Amino acid sequence: MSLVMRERDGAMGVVTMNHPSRRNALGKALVDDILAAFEAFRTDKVRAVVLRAMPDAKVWSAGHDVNELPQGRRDPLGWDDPLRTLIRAIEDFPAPVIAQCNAGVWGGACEVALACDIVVATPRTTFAVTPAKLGVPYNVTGLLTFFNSVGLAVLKEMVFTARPIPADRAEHLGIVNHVVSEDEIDAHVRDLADAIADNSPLSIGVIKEQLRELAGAHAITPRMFERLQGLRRTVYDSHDYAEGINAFLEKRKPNFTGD
Ligand code: LCV
Repeated sequence: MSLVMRERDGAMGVVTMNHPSRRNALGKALVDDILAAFEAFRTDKVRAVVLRAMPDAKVWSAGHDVNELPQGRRDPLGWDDPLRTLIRAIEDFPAPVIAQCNAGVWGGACEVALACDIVVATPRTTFAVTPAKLGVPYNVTGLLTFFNSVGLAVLKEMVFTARPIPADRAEHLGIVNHVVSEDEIDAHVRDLADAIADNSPLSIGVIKEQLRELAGAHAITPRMFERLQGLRRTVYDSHDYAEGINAFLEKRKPNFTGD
């Protein structure tokens, strides 16, 4: 049984995450179903994609499925990780992807929402960046996703505290395009999609790709890259990393020692 619902609504393709028992945690099964919807929408040449949760969802997405994170001594967010694959699929999709958020957006799901081209949220939506809460060394392109959407001071606060920020603050900071009430958000997103559909899909697709290339263009030397990867390895080889994962799985507060 699919973990998403897929529908066409005029020129837009809508994919709705529907795995409530896992709070839409982005495990391989859910991500594969989202990717299948994206492929179908690419074939149909939709003019916009909407990624959302069910209207009554308690959580938009709980982020990476912690059960699928390695216990240590292996990069937890490698190239082929489902979350990384989903982020690239959003960035590479030839039409705009709109994140329609209506509840808590956690960790890697926060990166998914910010990797989307437009973010529309309801007032009860919150955004949390959680690597430090779990003891995870986030990956370089993932940090760049946040860095391109969130000012550095706010990003540091979100990472270091791991506390969720509310939709209205996210809108004020320019992280979210619009905050709209629950009963108006569907029509608001459809109106955005219709406006996009009226314009040239070739021009939009090329400008989206140009902006992606420009946003990702950072002079990083091989020496710098290896240093960054080495720093991350000291974290995912650490006691604290294993403690963060195990504490989550054992439903207890982690005891980080800095080792
Ligand atoms: C697997 C889960 C999850 C989950 N994975 O419901 O950004 S990084 O670096 O941190 C990256 C590695 C990442 O994205 O890590 C994940 C970051 N996510 C979080 O820190 C959010 C963790 N989840 C929660 O804080 C709560 O589940 C929220 C507040 C989202 C929802 O709370 P609520 O009380 O509504 P439960 O906690 O009872 O969760 C319901 C079921 O979903 C599982 C959770 O283990 C529980 O499973 P059981 O019913 O088997 O006990 N679940 C929730 N999040 N990320 N599984």
